[in-house]
Amino acid sequence: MGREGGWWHDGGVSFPTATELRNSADAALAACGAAPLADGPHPARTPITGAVLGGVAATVDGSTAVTRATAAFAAWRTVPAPVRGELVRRLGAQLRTHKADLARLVTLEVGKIESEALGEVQEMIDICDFAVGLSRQLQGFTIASERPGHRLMEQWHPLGPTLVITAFNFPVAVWSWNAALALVCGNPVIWKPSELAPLSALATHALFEQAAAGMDLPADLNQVVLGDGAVGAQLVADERVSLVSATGSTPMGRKVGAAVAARFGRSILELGGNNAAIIAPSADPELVVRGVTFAAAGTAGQRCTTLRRLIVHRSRADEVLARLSTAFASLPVGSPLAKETLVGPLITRKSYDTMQAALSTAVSQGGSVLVGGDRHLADIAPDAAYVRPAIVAMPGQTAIVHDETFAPILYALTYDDFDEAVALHNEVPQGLASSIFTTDLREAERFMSPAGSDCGIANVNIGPSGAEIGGAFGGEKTTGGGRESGSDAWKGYMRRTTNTVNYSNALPLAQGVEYG
Ligand code: UN1
Repeated sequence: MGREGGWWHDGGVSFPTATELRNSADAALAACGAAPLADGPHPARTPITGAVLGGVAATVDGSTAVTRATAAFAAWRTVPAPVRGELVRRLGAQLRTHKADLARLVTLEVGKIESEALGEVQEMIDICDFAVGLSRQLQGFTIASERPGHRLMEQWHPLGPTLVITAFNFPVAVWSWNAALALVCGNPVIWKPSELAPLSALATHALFEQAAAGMDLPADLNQVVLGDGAVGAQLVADERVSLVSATGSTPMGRKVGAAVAARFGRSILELGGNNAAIIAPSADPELVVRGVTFAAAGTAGQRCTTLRRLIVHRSRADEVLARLSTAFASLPVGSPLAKETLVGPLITRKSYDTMQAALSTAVSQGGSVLVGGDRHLADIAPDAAYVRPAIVAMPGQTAIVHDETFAPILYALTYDDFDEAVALHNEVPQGLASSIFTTDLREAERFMSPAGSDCGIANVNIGPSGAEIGGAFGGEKTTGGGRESGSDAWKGYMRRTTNTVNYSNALPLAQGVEYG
């Protein structure tokens, strides 16, 4: 089965050839109704081998896309919201039918194992279902007026063309969180996907087009614009774009947020995380091992929500770290196409180099690597970057622990009392997701209280990753403050009008003002 010296050697299967990978991508693209790989200007790569699969044709340019979206908006905003919901219902149906095909492209393009790739498409289906219901619930309040014969109410109206910038790590789900809401809210979508994941975007777009076909709709409700950072920057600066929802690094978000704010546009930013789990004295050891391993090693440590810091009570540190080290050492690292694999590749060789640099910095700051960090399969896939997830015991929360390194490194720290744990937890600049493992009700509640975790997501007895779509998703501080997905995140995609209606024959002024 390919295990050598205790290390998973090739995930139990031989590595596919470049032709097999390309054929697999073409088959999945065709099943979704998208064009096959050609010799276009945008390269599509696979982290499975590091090879270029083929080229992708140029798409519409950014400025034309905005012109078209502006025209689409003029019509779409007046389509009744439940009819807009019907489009999203049909999109969800397409995704159900083509779940495996789209998941295969996600695996080929970003290296997710099959189960996680299928989970990503399921997340798209879930948000479509949510948005269909939402299309009949875009509700505003009626408010008691202080004046006789007056009614005060609010309405939610479509906002305008919505730019969705997505990262490689959730190449399609994050588009769907935004697009499903934007569409039912009455906004056309322009999608600037990661340069590392053009195929999944084009396949998703093809499914969208099939959902739209057969309905009498304005054209250009979803457009894909492929290109680099300059293409993204031009779109972000375009005053006709009402809302920019951007997922990516904090440095990227700083530029996007400033550019959009400078033109009084609206932005939803989902940026870096540095997510932690506090392991309290009473923590259930089984939940800790399973929860921490999935949260730290899942998606090869490349989720915004990946667990990056473990804050363990001193009384539990030896036992917890020993058990986690054993679990990490036995994780099957290899091709994500193999059923047995739990840790697929890093997205690029550069990610591997960044991880190694962070590990040596951690060691220079007093850390000691307990497990992992070493490269795998370099002989079979020299252009790919397979690595065993690492645990590094740190003497304290040093500078490197404050950084988000987008790779599977779990820094372990110890604490003595609860307040110290929360202080360590909140000390970092990021504020996305957090968790505590405890069976002590008071600790759990204190962690979720105003003086507890300062993150947008605070979980008890599960890790920080793997959120459901029903809740609002996003975080505070340098994570950017945006909220996407469930709950009332839809309000970010609409503009509110407050209406005062006078149904009396008099004209009383508010606040008792007399005027002539
Ligand atoms: C991301 O990494 O950008 O909560 C999104 C999770 C997933 C989404 C992650 N549902 O881990």
